[in-house]
Amino acid sequence: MKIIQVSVDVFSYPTRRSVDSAGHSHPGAESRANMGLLRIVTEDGNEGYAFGLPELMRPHLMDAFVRKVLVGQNAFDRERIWQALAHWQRGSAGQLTDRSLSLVEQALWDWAGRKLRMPVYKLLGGYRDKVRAYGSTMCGDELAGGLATPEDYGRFAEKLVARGYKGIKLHTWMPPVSFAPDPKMDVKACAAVREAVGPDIALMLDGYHWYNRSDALYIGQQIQKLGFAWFEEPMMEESAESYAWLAENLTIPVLGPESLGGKYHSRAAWVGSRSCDILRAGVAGVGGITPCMKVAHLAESFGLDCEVHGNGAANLAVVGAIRNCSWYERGLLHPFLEYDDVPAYLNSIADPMDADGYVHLPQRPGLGEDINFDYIEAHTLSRH
Ligand code: LLH
Ligand code: MG
Repeated sequence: MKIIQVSVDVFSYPTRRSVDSAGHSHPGAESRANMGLLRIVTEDGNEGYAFGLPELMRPHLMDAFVRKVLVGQNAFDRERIWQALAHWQRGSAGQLTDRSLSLVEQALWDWAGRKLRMPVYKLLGGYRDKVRAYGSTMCGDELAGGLATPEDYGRFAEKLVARGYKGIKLHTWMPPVSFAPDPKMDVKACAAVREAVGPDIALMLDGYHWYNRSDALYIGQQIQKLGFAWFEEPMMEESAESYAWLAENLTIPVLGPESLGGKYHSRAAWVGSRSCDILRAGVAGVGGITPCMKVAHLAESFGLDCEVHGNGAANLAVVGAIRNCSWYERGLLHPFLEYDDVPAYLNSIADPMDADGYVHLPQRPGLGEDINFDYIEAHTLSRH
């Protein structure tokens, strides 16, 4: 089924999220943000879609790489298309990133699901129709009543448990927060949450990502006493040796790598160097759904779990299609924001959660996004 057109609609939508200098999101005043909708059209008129930052699908990338590789190809040939794009990355002077590859590949999966009238997780090989979600908090802040103190985290955790979550992951304080990083504060927040929710809720910590080995060891030792389920990204992931050292010195599972580049190759290297106890990959970070599946299967073949990074329809599809993952990461959450609110460009959210803390895999054909095309049409800023 020949691809005849690849296009991008850039539109605006209202948001109450702002992003700090380290790229972490926090609540903010209502403003308008821009979003891109990538659209792949085949000769039969079937379409596939992916949402992403407009910068990841800017005109130069579409003209110089994406259209060159896609147009005229069979839309079912995802692997060949993906390998060709990955090949172009080397000569792109760093412009064609794994995140751009990921969006193209997501749109191809969405296209296939819509064409075959099947949810993508079933096409991948369905493993489950619902999954437990952990509530993943935003990073700490200095907002009164927000996530400014250990007690704030404790109070928020009680609310999350009342909502149904059976697991909670704290993102603690990082610069530009004035007092961050502070290992003792991180441990206090973890202790306050454990105190608030009791022993039966799974807890995880994802703190400052640039601690040195001694701070990471100290935090790990304290949260293993608090019965935490895993310790995530406390040091630079470029140093696999530091993670191997940490994993060797802690009994709490060390999880990673999340933000490290290198697709499935770097994950294989981490398994080889015993740098983690639980592997990690997200659809955006490793270049798409298929490479994410490759990481999960790599982990499975070594008897490891692979916890999928990030929310959204594509990550949820992967979680629905693998056995060796315990959770779906739902968030990021904050006391000032309502995660269940539907973004203006959708008709409903892709990851509704029931009162027992289970997210049900969407049964719509494709990735499961319930797209509000009228809203997008009415708020389109540019098209290329
Ligand atoms: O603030 C953020 O955006 C998070 O730290 C982000 O990196 C998050 O996706 C994460 O680490 N999840 O596990
Ligand atoms: Mg993380």
